[in-house]
Amino acid sequence: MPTTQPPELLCFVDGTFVSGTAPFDKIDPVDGSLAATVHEAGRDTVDAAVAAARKAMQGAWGQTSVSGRVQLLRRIADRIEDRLDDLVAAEVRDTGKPESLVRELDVVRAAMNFRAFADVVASSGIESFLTEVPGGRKALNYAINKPLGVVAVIVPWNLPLLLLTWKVAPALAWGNAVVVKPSEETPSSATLLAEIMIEAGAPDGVYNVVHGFGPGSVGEYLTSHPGIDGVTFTGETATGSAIMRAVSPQVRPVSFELGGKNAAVVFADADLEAAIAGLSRSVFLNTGQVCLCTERVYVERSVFDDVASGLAQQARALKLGRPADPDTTTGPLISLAHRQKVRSYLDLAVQEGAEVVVGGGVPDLGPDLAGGAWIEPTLWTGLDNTCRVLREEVFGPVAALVPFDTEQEAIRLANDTAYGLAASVWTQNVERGHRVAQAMRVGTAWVNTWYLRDLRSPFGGVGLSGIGREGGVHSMHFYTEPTNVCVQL
Ligand code: NAD
Ligand code: 6OD
Repeated sequence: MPTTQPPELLCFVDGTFVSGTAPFDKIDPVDGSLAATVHEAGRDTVDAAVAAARKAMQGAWGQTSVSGRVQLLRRIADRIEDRLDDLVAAEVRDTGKPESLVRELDVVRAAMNFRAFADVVASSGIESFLTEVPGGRKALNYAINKPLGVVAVIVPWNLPLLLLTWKVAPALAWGNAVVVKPSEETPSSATLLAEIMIEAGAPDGVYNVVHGFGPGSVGEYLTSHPGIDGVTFTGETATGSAIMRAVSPQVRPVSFELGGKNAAVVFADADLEAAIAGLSRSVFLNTGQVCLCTERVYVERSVFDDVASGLAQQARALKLGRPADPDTTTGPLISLAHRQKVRSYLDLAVQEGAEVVVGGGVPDLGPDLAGGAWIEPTLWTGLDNTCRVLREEVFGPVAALVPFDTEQEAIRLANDTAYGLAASVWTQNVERGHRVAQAMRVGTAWVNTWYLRDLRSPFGGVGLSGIGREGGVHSMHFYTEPTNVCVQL
């Protein structure tokens, strides 16, 4: 039970915390209690945030050297580590995730994001060509990368601080100013990051936070604002589509990391024990609320029963409970509204002919947690790719297992989706691992692992899963505009 008063979260504009218009309640998904009161920004606050970011770009920040930015990013990473406990508490309060998960994944990655992009910007050069013009003349072409400008950063609730810093770090590394809109479900860590920005010495206006909702609120005001130079967004595909419409009159660049319906392909020659453990992590991590989570598991027929029973055993071993309990492996869904959506897919799966191997409903965790957004980890068999539960993103701890007979069939089934974010392939045949991974129509294909990241690699999706890539120099391409200079020699 909460022992302290729920905090009041303000917006952050031009280096100062400011009140919004209408306050709204943020509910703790663990038990339905009040987690925080949040100040929703009105249009005037969004205008002020965009103006503050513009002023920062036109002032000293716009002239900051690469080494100045690198040092700032490193100080921010250090301060994130100094404030580890505060950030863990903020993230846990909003999401109900197990504390251990937030400590090991979300906050570690937040610091890593700033350090990684400090390294990338410090070591990146410029593109140049020595041009030979017919007739014997020569010219030097070189491109300098200028900041994009004022970047709107819109992020979801599933990995709030990790995904926020994955975008803010490269934006700042290449000299931009940001206006951030965290999800209405997870306002705390973005607000705390504002304190960290002050402590690290970020100039006023470089990092601004506006709280609120999407349509008819801050999300819409910000993405249609004439003062922004680009939008980087992570969230649902339908929201990406709405944002694209909002920015289209201004013809601004977008970077979109959207939804997924990710496949795993398990061959009979896989190390089955390792594959089942890896699959379990890929289906159930963060209660299935990671865009990269596996929701479709294709298994070679000869080992289908072994994989299904092994994965079911892993699902039964998960421990749902309060975030602070060290035995807890699995938290609630983000909200009762999201649970309603996930439950509708649990019902749909049964209507579509699923056999429920494990789970399939709402667990009874006692009166203490009855108001929370809890759901059982769930596995289905008996479905195929024609079913809606294999075509639509559920975004919960669920997966359908489907048998296959040949490698070609497995590739066809895995690629039979409008999404294209990630896939994993499980085999001990190295050649097959490369071959099948390369055949996946996705942004990232893992072999014998899942969600192993190198922040220098391109990250993004194809099809309904996104537009563009971020990571390493790919982030530079989004967060800068090159000016090519051509000098006749
Ligand atoms: P969402 O699209 O509902 O919300 C994301 C953000 O967009 C929130 O801040 C929300 O307030 C805002 N928003 C909503 N409507 C808007 C509008 N019309 N204009 C501007 N902003 C608007 O997503 P969610 O429910 O918070 O997150 C879950 C989704 O995110 C899943 O689909 C998941 O797959 C996806 N996701 C993708 C990635 C990736 O890297 N591809 C990563 C994480 C999550
Ligand atoms: O690890 C990352 O950089 C990243 N963008 C992960 C996205 C996870 C989706 O929920």
